[in-house]
Amino acid sequence: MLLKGAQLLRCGLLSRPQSHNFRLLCRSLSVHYGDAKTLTPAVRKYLEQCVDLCQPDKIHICDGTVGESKMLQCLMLKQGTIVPLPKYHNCWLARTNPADVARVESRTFICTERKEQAIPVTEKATPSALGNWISEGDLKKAIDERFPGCMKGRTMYVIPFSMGPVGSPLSKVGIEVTDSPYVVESMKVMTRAGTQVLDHLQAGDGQFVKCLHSVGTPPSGVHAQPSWPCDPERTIVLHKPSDNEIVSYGSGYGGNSLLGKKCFALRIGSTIAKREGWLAEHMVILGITNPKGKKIYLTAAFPSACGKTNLAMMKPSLPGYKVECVGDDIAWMKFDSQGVLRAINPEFGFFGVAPGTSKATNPVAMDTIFRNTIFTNVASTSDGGVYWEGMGDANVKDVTVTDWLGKLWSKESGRNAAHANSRFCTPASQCPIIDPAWEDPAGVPISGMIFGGRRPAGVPLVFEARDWTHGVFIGAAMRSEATAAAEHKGKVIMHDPFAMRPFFGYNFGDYLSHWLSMEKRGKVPKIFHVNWFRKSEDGQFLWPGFGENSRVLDWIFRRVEGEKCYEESAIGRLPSKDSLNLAGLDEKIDLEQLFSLPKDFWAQEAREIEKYFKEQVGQHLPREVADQLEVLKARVADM
Ligand code: GTP
Ligand code: SPV
Ligand code: MN
Repeated sequence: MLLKGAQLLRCGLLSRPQSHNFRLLCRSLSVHYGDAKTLTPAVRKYLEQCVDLCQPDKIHICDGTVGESKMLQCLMLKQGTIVPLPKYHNCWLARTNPADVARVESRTFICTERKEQAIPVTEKATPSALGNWISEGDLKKAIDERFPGCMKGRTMYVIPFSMGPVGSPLSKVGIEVTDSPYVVESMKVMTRAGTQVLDHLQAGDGQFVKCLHSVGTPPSGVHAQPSWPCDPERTIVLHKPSDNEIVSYGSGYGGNSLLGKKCFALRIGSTIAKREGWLAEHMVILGITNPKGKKIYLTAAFPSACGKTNLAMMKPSLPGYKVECVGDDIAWMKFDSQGVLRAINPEFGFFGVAPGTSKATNPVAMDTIFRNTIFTNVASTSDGGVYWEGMGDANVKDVTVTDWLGKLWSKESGRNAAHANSRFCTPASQCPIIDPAWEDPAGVPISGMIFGGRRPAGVPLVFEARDWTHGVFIGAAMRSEATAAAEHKGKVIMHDPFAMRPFFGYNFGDYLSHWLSMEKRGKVPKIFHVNWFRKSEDGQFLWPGFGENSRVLDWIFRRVEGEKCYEESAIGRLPSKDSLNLAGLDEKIDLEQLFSLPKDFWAQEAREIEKYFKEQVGQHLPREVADQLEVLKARVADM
């Protein structure tokens, strides 16, 4: 329903006394979309504050309909933000400003009263590698320097969204206010967004997470690329857990702008989870059925661009196995009244890494993404399709390719056609192996958790924690090669505990205590560590990965079932001789190298972990985790 300003007044949005500014503004607002009557008083109040601050020309309350999407697609086409991809059904390509291509970890802040509520405070850790703290005063200042009038000339979109199935006891509601139609359309794919969420707010407790986003306007008032407005020099992403509030400025990209994802589901989510006694984690959720027909669910935490989507959609090479996908990035997990840990995927779509996705590596993703999908920063082909590195040569035969920057491209050009962090944004419901229980409001029961990362050296294909506390230590000690998902340069090995380093909403030491406490709350799953990325001395992967990872899942499945297919080692339980099923694998696998535990490497690894704990976590490190490090050191010394 289209509303004029006067109608909006009658609907009650302005029925209470407003600030002078707001009244003035609303009188000048011309066209509105949506129904203001559907807003709860608390949502109205929040909206008033946002309008007052950002001074948009129009307000659009998103209903989540197809008609609304068509309208916004037309608008973005006109503005040049997206181009159609006629080779597929309802697919679009967005090319961003080249200065706005990934999450910005260095400009992401958590605001708490005291610094140690947000990050570990130690003598050495400045700046902290476990997040950035901002004071309330500096947060206000950052907002005041950027937001007043930032939506002048633009429409303010109001997106009501639910993280998790609407009405599930594990779900939470958010209201994202944004001036980007690209964000609206992406949020409609990634979350359950629209009128049904406002109805649920009206009927329920009315609680919601406040998410304010603007692509911003540079101080000069000029956007370098009008089709992708942004203000990269002043980009900032702010979180205030005590108010369940997120404020993001300057970037239209991924985790910086789709605020349901990392900002809400992980940073604010982890603080809510701590308060309420559950876990919000950077984890895939998958169901796996063995040849006997028994099914279990596993979660897996790998850092950004380290294989979660690929694992969640795996096509097992081992005969008789079936993998089904519940989620590819985030898990919210809580013990039920029986003490069973149950997980929901709070998301509704996949925001997946495009490069490397092919019929050979991830056929399930390839069957998912060529309908109703927004691609960002991939290359396009002259027949109306898309292209990226690792997609397969057949896709560039007999066509010309335009790279993500809009320039003609050829293999000889020596550049990448697609940006390394280019993505597809696609509805989860289109995944051919989506799990039948993926929308079950009760969640799915979790039997095992997997940690992992990109470790070119030293770390074996798979090992198992001796117990829960050892597993928490393994999570805390995770390291991985940097990827293009954030602004880090080069292939440096970074600490990335629990794959959550960029996503903690509160002090990592307290997070560890919270994880340790889970054992007292219910039946905890077994914990494993995997590494698909170990390389030989000549730089080749020692393990074929992708569908062949089912061989590792098979071993994990058997361990969850209690089979004694392991032997103890210094770092945990390794598959016993011949217990990893390699039947039918064409490739010759150098198991010796793949599972070797070089003593020098592990002594050095233990020193690195010790240094990191000391410098970055300090006195916030729980005793139990410090003890586990001593056990590792002693065991490595005895190797
Ligand atoms: P985010 O969405 O950033 O959280 O990433 P993700 O963890 O979901 O990573 P994703 O599955 O998209 O994989 C990232 C890259 O790693 C892609 O280019 C994949 O092709 C590659 N990759 C995934 N699994 C494997 C594997 O088993 N072996 C190898 N060699 N590469 C893999
Ligand atoms: C990640 O970086 O882990 C992602 C992509 O999943 S983003 O949504 O940009 O955070
Ligand atoms: Mn991710």
